[in-house]
Amino acid sequence: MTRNITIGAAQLGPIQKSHTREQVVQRLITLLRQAHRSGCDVVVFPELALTTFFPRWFIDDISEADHWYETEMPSPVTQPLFDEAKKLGIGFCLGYAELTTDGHRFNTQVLVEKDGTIVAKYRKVHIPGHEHHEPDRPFQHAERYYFEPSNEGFGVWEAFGARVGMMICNDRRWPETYRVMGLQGVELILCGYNTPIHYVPDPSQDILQGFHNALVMQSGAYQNGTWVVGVAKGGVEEGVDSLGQSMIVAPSGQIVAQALTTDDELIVAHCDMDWCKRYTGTLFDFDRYRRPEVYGRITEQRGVVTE
Ligand code: CDT
Repeated sequence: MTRNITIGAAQLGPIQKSHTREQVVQRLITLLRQAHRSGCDVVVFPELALTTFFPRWFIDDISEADHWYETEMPSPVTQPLFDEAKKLGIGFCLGYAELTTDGHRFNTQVLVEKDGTIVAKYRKVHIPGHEHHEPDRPFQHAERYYFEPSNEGFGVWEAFGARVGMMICNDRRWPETYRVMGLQGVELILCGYNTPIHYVPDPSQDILQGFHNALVMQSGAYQNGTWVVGVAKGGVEEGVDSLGQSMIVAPSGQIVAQALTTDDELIVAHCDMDWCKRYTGTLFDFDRYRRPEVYGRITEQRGVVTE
């Protein structure tokens, strides 16, 4: 008896500043319908999937950026996506900028079940980039100005007959992200990302962006015996070239589907959740083999201590 979930990774090409939310939602619906025709149970959209990646610009008065954020989900403009998904009986995961009623700003993803109900909300934990304007950069990566880090951590929820977790972009580079979910029996991790090819602090990493993207998701999947779905917003957006290479990774660490373009593109894989047990029940039987008594530094310490 297998527990198969057919998963669609709906990569997006660029969203320019001039593109309206309505236009973007139509692109999401087109991908959703394509996923439905391919038999998908769930479709994963990228990080900040409703707008351009606005942290590439700095503005002194943050309230002038309010228009990039969603104050409700669903909202009048995203309701057609929720309605179409419910009509088709397909779930989805959507990333967006969230502005709460009490003024907090998060980089957020929601998980929506086939009946249209929001199962879970995840807010990004690891916020990369910088807090202040850095005028010498060719473009900003001011996520630390536009978003506060969530203290809610990494939850795992029952959805689509599996144990599902979420992470957002930079979270995928940190092994703790996967392990905290692994310790809750995660079987499927959904992740949206926007990764500029040019890494300003160290351009020697530019050529390695695709390698590092695969490296972290394949390792995280294997070491925790879980499926990982990574979905890009790629291509040249407002002059900044971003990585595509969306992928679906099996608990073995193998890539079972990968995007070939940097544009709107759906990739699909039939994912057997019981494949996870081959790893979590053997080599990575946490209960049998982990040694938390010698891992204290992981939670007690943030930076490197040498003495
Ligand atoms: N969106 C996001 O988290 N992007 C980062 C870019 C590198 S840090 C400037 C990432 O980890 O892919």
